[in-house]
Amino acid sequence: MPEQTVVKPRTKTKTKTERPKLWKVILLNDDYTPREFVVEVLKAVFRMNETQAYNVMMTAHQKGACVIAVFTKDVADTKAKEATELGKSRGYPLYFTTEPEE
Ligand code: TYC
Repeated sequence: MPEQTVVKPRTKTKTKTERPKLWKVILLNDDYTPREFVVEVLKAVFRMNETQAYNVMMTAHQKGACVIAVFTKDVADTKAKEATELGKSRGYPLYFTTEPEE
């Protein structure tokens, strides 16, 4: 029986791991939610200290919106929903939204 050599083609697979896109959580201003409540929500959900929370709240208040932080999509969506729900539970129109970073 003749010997057979089986030559397997060796292909190298290079896996390129792309960084997952990050999502911004954005706080939107409204005319009804008390400033102090916005600050409390920012501290509770986004782990900000008083100064950080106050500055973010004032930026949204004056400019209409403020980017709070960036997270993976899941975390951004969850935090935006949680923070919006906190306002809703108190009858406030406080709103947090998310959008992808470029
Ligand atoms: N504009 C609100 C007020 O004057 C306070 C506020 C600030 C509400 C920021 C929402 O994202 C906000 N009571």
